[in-house]
Amino acid sequence: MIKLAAATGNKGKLSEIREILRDEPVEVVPISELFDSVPEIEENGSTFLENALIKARYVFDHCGLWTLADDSGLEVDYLGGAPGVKSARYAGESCNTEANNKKLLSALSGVPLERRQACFKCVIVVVTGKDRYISSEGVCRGRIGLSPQGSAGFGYDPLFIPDGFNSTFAQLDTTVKNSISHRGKALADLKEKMHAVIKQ
Ligand code: ITT
Repeated sequence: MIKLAAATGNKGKLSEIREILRDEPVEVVPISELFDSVPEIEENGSTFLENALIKARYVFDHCGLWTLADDSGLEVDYLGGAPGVKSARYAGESCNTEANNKKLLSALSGVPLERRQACFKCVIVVVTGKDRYISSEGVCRGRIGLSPQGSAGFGYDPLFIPDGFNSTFAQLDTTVKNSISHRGKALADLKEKMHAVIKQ
């Protein structure tokens, strides 16, 4: 069993990561077990990969365990790819999910469903040494609904309708979300890469 620190303060992400890695030979160690209080890590990168590496390296430097970080976000075509890397802080630095979702709906006010295409992107890294890491990426395309629907998941889930479905992520069963989501795809690819490194 490999101890794998999870450099995230987002409980929704953590539970999806745990669920998807359930059958892997890893023990996911939450950040709350490694620090007295969850650290504020400044995410000043301009890409998902840069931000994921900032978070993972911060925690790796603190604990020396293999460290996984997820940087993800929602890119809306009509908004030129916004909120993108700023998804968590779309409505302001100390904003909450409700404020973010409200801002997104008002930015798309009057835009019909067929012009509300968007995708979720997720980059996952596992830092395995001072200058070593594995990374993978997943994308899930869909569209932004006209109003929030459903209560499962987190973040923009009540607004995101994945392609091929008429329900939002927040209305789908978690196992269904994980089987098609950006995070599910990134972690599926990451598992393969981790197996290769573990075998070496
Ligand atoms: P950590 O940095 O501590 O991991 P965070 O929430 O700040 O947590 P990010 O900087 O990667 O994480 O921001 C990602 C944001 O994108 C997240 O807060 C959500 O608003 C949104 N997001 C990402 N994946 C999502 C998903 O599966 N469902 C809904 N919203 C998601």
